[in-house]
Amino acid sequence: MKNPVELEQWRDLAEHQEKMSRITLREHFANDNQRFDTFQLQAAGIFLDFSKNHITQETHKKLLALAEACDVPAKFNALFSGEIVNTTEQRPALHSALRYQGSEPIMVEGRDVMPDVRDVLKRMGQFTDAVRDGSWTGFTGKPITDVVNIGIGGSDLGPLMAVEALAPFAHERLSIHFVSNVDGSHLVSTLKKVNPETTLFIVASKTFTTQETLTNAQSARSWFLDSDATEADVAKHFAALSTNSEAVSAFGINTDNMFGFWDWVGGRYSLWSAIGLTLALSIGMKRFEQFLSGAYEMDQHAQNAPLATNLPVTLALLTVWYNNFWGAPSHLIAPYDQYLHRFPAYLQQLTMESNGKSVHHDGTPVEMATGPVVWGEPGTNGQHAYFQLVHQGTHLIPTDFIMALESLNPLGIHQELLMANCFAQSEALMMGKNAEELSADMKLSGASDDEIARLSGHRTFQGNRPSNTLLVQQLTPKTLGALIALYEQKVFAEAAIWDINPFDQWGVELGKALAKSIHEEIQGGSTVDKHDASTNGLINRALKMTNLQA
Ligand code: G6Q
Repeated sequence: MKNPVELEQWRDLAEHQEKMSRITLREHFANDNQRFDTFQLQAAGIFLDFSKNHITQETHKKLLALAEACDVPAKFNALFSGEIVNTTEQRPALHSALRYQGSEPIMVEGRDVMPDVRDVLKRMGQFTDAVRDGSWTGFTGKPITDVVNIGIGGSDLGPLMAVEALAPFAHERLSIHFVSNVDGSHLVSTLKKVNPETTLFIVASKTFTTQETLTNAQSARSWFLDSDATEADVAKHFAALSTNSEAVSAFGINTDNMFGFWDWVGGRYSLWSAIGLTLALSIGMKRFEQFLSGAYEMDQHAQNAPLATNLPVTLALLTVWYNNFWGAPSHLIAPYDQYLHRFPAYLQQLTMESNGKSVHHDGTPVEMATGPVVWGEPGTNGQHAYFQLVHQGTHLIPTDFIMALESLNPLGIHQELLMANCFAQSEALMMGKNAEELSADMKLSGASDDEIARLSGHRTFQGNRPSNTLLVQQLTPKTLGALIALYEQKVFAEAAIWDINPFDQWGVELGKALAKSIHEEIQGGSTVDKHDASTNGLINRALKMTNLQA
């Protein structure tokens, strides 16, 4: 593909931005009372209001022309049909097959992958049913009460976020725990809460070579064997989710307790596969299937809806608009739903690991910004913390507000207040408060002219800060599935426009290799001198300050 910055549609948008930067959001609304109706979309149970953005119908057309010029529809077709879209690792990225509900075959290297996908789902169903109904027992015959998911990155963030998001649907007897950090405190503090007789460890690792996960799993196994359990009991208490059956059996987990997936499932896209087992244990297989069906509905929409009404493409184009033409380097995710409290962290990996790239597919350097920094916390907490900077700081921070309208825990006026805060924030970010409005407000509360003049600069708000608002009726397995798939496809559409590969992660691989060699040096305990002065100094100082020095 041609370098996107050389496309005439790109240059056209750059010129258009100059004009748009002179019109405020307030003016857009004053000029067009149809704006809310014009800039809204709906798909798979998700409603998007994107009217509070620096766009007109002309902007929208120009953005759509860019998506056309970058072949976004053809790239979606390539993704869904199993073409090699992960060009550096030479493989497809077929997470959509894991939630596919149709009857067509999906081919990888001449073989339909759907029978294997369905087979793993069936085995997951049998296993989760047995654990949930209590017929799967631990080594003393008691039903399982605690599940500990040991994994990291894509083998942790997705299941953790989704188990938290769907907590109201959780099985009453099962407490779910997640251990990811190689810091022993994570495992030790978790093990203090559980009993070896009734604990099931799910070791989740696509490669089954990840240092943190294997170290945590080894220590969990030793803790288990330090109880009255024997080696033969391991089979009742350890299951593995992986693509690497040899490493799973070498570790000592019976492959009957292994749920497989395939190298065409990327780590951060693996929640829909066996990596979703912990979620399925928590909410049950029927609800896990509803979760898959929500994602499938969004996939169908992403692939088939015209660009102009395509939800993920619209969100992607807005990110490109702000990131590349307005110089906005970050993107705030503000879910107004406590159950989505890990959603921003999950999206951080999804978007930053996927689109944190500096070269095009052909290896040539990019000439524009790629993936923005994604961050956030649930509302209303964020309002009492960093929203100050979003309102009055010097950076432009496009924000996605996400609101589940119906609470799963209706309680007095709580939900009304939550909604009110969500809508008030996006309004305030857009409208701001000018000197006249401030003066009128302050006069009403009895302030003197001197005081108004003294505080005017501090208390006026420029406003003009863009946001999207996404609404769902209620946070259910189905809507969560659709919401996650929406962002997955948004990330893909951005990558399609930037002509980068969203499916590799060489930076993560580098980290894994680097830690290995320094670990060997720490174990060796001798003074090191082969790194730069700072790294040598830190290692040597750490050796001296601990009892690790030889
Ligand atoms: C995800 C990344 C990364 C990966 C972890 C864990 O896309 O590749 O976050 O998920 O490094 O890897 P394993 O599942 O192989 O242990």
